[in-house]
Amino acid sequence: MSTQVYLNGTLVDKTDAKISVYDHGLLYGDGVFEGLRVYSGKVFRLKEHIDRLYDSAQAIALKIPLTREAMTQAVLDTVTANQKVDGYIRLVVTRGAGTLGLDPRKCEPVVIIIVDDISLYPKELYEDGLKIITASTIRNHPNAVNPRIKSLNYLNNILAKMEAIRAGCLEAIMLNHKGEVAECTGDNIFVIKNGTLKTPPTDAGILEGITRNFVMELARAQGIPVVECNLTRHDIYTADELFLTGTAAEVIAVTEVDSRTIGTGKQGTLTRQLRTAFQLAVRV
Ligand code: PXG
Repeated sequence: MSTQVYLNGTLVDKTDAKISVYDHGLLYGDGVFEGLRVYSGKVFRLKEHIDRLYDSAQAIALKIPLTREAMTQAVLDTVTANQKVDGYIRLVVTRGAGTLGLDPRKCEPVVIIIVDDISLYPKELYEDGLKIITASTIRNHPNAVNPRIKSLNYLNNILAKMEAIRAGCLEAIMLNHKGEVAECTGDNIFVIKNGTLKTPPTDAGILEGITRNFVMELARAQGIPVVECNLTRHDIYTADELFLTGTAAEVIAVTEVDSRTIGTGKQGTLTRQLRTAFQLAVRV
C-alpha cells in the first residue's frame, strides 16, 4: 500500500499530493508545522502537539481552517489509513497559494498530514552517545521569529546543522543572542550536574519541546531534582551528563562537545535511566 497523504480534507496517494508553486509556505516559509510520533498505534501527546500547532498559527496570525477537534480527527484518520503502528507524523499548515509578494491576504491556508517514518541519528549512537559542536549561527532572536513558534522557517537551524556536518558531527548547540545555551537544531538540551537535571527556560529562546516537558515529568516522578535555568557553554563542558530530547531524537546522550569529553565519555547513569523510563512510558 502506498502512503496516503491528507491534503485539505482528502486522502491522496503521496505521488498525487501536490501543492501550488505560489504557496507562501514554499515562497516565504510562511506557515507552521508539528512533528509527532505514533507508538504502538497511539499518537504520543496528540493534544499537546495540536495545542502547540494552534499557538504557533495564532502567533503568526494564520487561521487554521479546521477546529482542533477536526484536526485531531484528521490526524487519527490519516494514521489509520496508513495502518501505522509505529511511525512519524508531519503536520503542516501553510499560508497557502497567493500572489507573488509577501502580502498574505489572498492566501487560503493549506493543511497537510504525512504519516511516514523518521530516524534522526544512527541506532548505535543511542548507546554510544553523540559528539556535537557549538554552532556559530545563533538561535532566532525572540523579537524576530520567536523560537516558540514552530514555523516553516528553519534556515537558522539548517545552517547550524550544516556547521555540525562540516565538523563531522550530527548535531549542534545553538546559543541565543546573549550567548547562553538555547537548544540544538531539532532537540532540547539537558545537563545533569551533581544529581540535578538542568535545562534552559523558555525565555532563553527555545521551542518548548513536548519531549522536554515529558522528560522533566519523568525525572520528577523518579525523585530527580529539575531546574529550568540559564546555562552557558561552561555548564555544558563541565556537565556530569548531557542529553538531548525531541520527537524525532527521543532521548539521546551526548558524550563530546567541541572536543571536550563530557563526564565519563559514555552514556551517563541518569541519562540511561531516563531514556529507559521514556521508552517504557511512550508504549503504555
Ligand atoms: N527544538 C527544536 C528547534 C525543534 O525543532 C525540538 C526542540 C523538540 O521538540 P519536541 O516537541 O519534538 O520534543 C524540536 C522538534 C526533524 C524533526 O524532522 C525535528 C523536530 C521534531 C520532529 C522532527 O528533524 N524538532
